[in-house]
Amino acid sequence: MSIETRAFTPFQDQKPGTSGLRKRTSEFRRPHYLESFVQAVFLADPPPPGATLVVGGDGRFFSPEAAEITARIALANGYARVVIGQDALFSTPAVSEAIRRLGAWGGVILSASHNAGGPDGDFGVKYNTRTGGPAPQAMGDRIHEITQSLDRYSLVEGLPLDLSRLGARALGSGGVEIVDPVGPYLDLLETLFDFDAIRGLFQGGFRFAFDAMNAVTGPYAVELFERRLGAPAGTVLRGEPLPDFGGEPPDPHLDHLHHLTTRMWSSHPLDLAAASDGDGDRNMILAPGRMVSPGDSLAVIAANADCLPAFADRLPITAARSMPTSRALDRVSQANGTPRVETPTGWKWFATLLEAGRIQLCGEESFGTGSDHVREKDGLWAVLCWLNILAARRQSAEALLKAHWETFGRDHYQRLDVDGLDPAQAEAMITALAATDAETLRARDPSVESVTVLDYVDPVSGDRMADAGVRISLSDDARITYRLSGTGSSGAALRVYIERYAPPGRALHADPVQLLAPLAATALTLVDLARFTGRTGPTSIS
Ligand code: VG1
Ligand code: CO
Repeated sequence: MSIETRAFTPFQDQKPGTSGLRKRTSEFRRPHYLESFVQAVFLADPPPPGATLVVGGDGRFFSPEAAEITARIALANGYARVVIGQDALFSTPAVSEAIRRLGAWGGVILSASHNAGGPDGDFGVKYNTRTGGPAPQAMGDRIHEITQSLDRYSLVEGLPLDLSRLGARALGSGGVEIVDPVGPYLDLLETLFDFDAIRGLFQGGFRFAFDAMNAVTGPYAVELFERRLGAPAGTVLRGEPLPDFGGEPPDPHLDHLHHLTTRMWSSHPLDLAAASDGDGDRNMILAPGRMVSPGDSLAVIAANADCLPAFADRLPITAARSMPTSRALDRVSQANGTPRVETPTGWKWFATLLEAGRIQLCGEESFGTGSDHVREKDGLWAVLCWLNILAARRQSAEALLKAHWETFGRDHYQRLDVDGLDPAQAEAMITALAATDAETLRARDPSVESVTVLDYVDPVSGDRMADAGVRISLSDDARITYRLSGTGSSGAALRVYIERYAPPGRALHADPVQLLAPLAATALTLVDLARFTGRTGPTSIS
């Protein structure tokens, strides 16, 4: 078996964003494109002798081919062993778990998360380091720098791999092992929760559904809920991973969850429902009649950490949230006497804090929640938190939420996305906002109190994010945060996060629509959306 080196003209556009490199599938399938990025990853983080790499993804179109290419390049670049999830499947949190359990040097996750899949959809590659967390900012920059002049890659040749057959085989001077991506990860989850209590919940007739959206969590969820926890067959909807996710983006957004909303918005709703995204790191929680906002979900988990065996013997835990995530968590932290920890968007910023033991729980407004059991956000873990808390408190989801708001008040929250913008216009708009002072903004809206450009330096790694967003504080405890998305595959997207606090007493009676509608209009006026982009409103609201 020999190593072959192939030459090509360097690519200039392989800059990782919030979460790896994400492009149209057709871009990734161009000759040498995927290969260039993967080769650059191994040059940026060269493996020591004997190193293991973990490979897998959300099962989208082009994943099996990409897994095989990645393995062949890894083995030609010093890796001794490549561990691939069966059928190239591996959820993002399960890759993180596998890296840590196997003492691997790194992991390559083939996913564009919640973006649509298929030949006309998106593809993506994320690199995780030996902590199990996403590559830090500085390594992403280094990978990009390498790709700009990289003009060759090496790979081992040999017979095609059969990714469906479990077991090891030699390849080049090393080996490839096809493993079960599900079992060991679920074994870890089993140590973190009171499975007996959750089993008891289901035995008592608790009605629950989980929508896997034809993405990677299907096999995990069937084994977890229907086998290990004894929920009835059929609890998991759309449980089979499909290369195009059945034609819908695997995005836990209400627009794509009609299988759940028809059950939850009905006159006889289920007790709880949940969904995950393409690669299994996001979660959506639905209580009867309402979606639980991710900021509230994080705060509820933090406030009920005593119910969760993983946290119960190390209280109080410290929890972190990303900058645009609602301040609901801060109110719990304050009550617990724990520090307020705020990071830029993207899990890599939590990963260093988790690794250093500075935080134990964290979450983002984009439906991501996780803890120090791995170094990624974890959709199924978050769902188990809710099931475990409801079982321990013997309360309905609705009662739990209401009691939370009565204690801490409620942070009404919305995210407005303006997609498909011209990147230069979007950049000009956010740069202009960052340069505007509060007084000028007050001429546009008198309720403006202050404006801040969010700048972050990681206290562990020293990595810096100088443009994490722009924040405007307004009277009546309202706040707006603006930033540009870093996960799109074309064009630019403006994210506008709006929130307004209703204190206990008023929390349950305020009308969310009435509270947030004027703030949404103010937010778009302050950023001067129409003048910069010609747009008058958001593309979507979540
Ligand atoms: C989005 C979310 C961010 C999340 C990232 C990756 O990034 O806002 O919170 O960490 O996606 O999640 P952006 O830059 O587009 O706002 V995933 O589940 O797509 O890996
Ligand atoms: Co994801």
